Amino acid sequence: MRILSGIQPSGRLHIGNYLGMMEPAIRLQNEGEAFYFIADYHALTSTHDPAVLRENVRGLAIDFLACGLDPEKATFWRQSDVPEVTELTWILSCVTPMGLLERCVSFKDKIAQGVSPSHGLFAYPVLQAADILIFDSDIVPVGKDQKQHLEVTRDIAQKFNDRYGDELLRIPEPQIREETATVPGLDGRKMSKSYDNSIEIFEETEKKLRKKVMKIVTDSTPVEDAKDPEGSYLIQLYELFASKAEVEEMKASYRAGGTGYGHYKQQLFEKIWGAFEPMREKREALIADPDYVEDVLQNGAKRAQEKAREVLDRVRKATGLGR
Ligand code: AQP
Repeated sequence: MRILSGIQPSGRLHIGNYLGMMEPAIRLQNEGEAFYFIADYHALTSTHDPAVLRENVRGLAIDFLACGLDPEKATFWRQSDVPEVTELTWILSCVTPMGLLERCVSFKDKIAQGVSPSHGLFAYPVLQAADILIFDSDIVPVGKDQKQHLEVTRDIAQKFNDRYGDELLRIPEPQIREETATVPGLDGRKMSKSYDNSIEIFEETEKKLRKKVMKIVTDSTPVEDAKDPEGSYLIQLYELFASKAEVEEMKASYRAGGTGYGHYKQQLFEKIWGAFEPMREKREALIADPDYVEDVLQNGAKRAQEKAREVLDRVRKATGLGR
């Protein structure tokens, strides 16, 4: 079983990225042939400063390794070190109907946010399809926001196979965990860098993290009154880190009244800080050893490139490209 997933180096990692993609990816590295990459070609759609892009790639590599990605088990590389994927993107573009891309919600969402769209932003589901299909991937662990893009990938693979030959491209399956499908942000919408509602996994100090958690939007029920646990983002976030019994205790305390939201936020803060505490030390060691991190990415790129060439050669032959 080949597992593939990618993540954009577009800023600091948040709890949504971690629970939606990184944590499942790290777990799955023990269950199959894992391929994980830093999607720097994708980040070009939004990051236009070369120094920032480089720094984000470096930071993401460090954070993923600190969280438990094991380069002995998983192949881990920088997307642009395997440029074969851009050739496959072009080939797939030629079987991709415009309508398929026009229907993509995440593109429409970016437009609604006022982003002036480039062709890259519009076409990025095709690059994503190439990322997945070039490794004959079976399973793609992602958050729910990527579900539609995975369907696009499957459609593109099917169209390619219909045109050039059955089973030329392997049709992948998304793997979306119910509990962490959409991690809510401070305001209850999907946690997302572009909504400015994120809680970062490696906030620099406890004070900064506490300040962030205190910003979670709650209603204005007075301290002494009973509170409704249903639909509380605070509880939804607490559920991701606390045991069942602890969640039940918080819910009961909500219903009983007499406790302010600040108290519950403090409990949540402690859980989040504690969850990432063991990774901080490893992260510091990785920050101090940039050569090791670069070696991991280079070695990963070599392995990834070998696999990518196999599929690309098959595709080139089938389409009539080359000799
Ligand atoms: N809130 C979330 N809940 C669950 N999963 C999430 N993911 C992102 N946000 C959530 C998952 O993280 C993986 C990496 O996604 P990405 O590289 O596309 O990161 P992103 O989309 O850049 O994260 P943002 O913050 O949502 O960025 P913007 O605002 O730029 O779109 C994916 O598997 C994704 O599902």
